[in-house]
Amino acid sequence: MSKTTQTNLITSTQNQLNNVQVMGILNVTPDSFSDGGQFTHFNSALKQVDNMINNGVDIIDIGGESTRPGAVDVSVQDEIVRVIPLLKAIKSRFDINVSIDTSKAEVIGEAITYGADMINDVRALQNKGCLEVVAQSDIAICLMHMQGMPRTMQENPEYNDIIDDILEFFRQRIDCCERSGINKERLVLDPGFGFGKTVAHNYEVLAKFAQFKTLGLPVLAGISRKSMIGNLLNRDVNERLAGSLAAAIVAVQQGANIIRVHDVQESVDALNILKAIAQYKI
Ligand code: 7PM
Repeated sequence: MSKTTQTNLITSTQNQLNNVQVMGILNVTPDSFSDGGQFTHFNSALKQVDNMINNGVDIIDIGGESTRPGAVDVSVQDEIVRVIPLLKAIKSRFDINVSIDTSKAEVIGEAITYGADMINDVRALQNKGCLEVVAQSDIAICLMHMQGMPRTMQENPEYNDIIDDILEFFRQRIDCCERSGINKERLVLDPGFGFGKTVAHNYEVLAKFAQFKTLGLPVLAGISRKSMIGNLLNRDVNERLAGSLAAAIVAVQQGANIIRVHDVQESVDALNILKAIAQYKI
């Protein structure tokens, strides 16, 4: 290998690593904004954001609970009340990117109005009106793969070739976005760990994660504390940090551009170890 080729490879490895972004999951308690605990929960959310920023987070992901596996549907109004005041408060107090986890066109519209930087849609803009409202903005979009629907998707997930299926889904959603006037440059892809996938499926997706890079778009990995970690290790949700870090690092080594995590400080530490190693790689 020539010296210049080698240098370019080193640079590109470092750039990929140095540009990895940490998306911190903001826990928003389901009923926290409709009861007497509103003020307390609101302030604890802002405190969490402050902590995550101090620990080096790049994007804060606010979820309205409706996208969680097994979750029941939440009304548009409930989701807006839960998420938008928090978005406004974060944007007025901190200089940080905010992602809104939603599948509803009305919520997406409000999120855009109040300065969200990304829409994280586990339904990949397949719900009514989503493509249209996104097309009228320039916000970034995370398109996630899911087989089935949250309430039932873990009952009996089946694939012919899981990687091919996910890649084909991505191609179709990218195509739909482009035909709706949403530039490809705005998209991030996410294979959706745990969304209509067995533990074995999830590990195959992680082992072959680099395949998703072939579409030329940034890729997000959301593995933190999931049952693919808990079931394999037989660990409760609060004992999954080591497993989550190991999995996140494997995703980053295969080109993940964003890791979606609960534990920001520990994930930033793990990334910094990778960066220290990367400068000596050829
Ligand atoms: C219970 C089980 C609660 C699972 C919450 C979850 C992803 C996501 C979620 C992901 C993107 C969680 C999940 N997972 N959005 N939202 N990618 N883009 O662990 O993997 O937070 S919900």
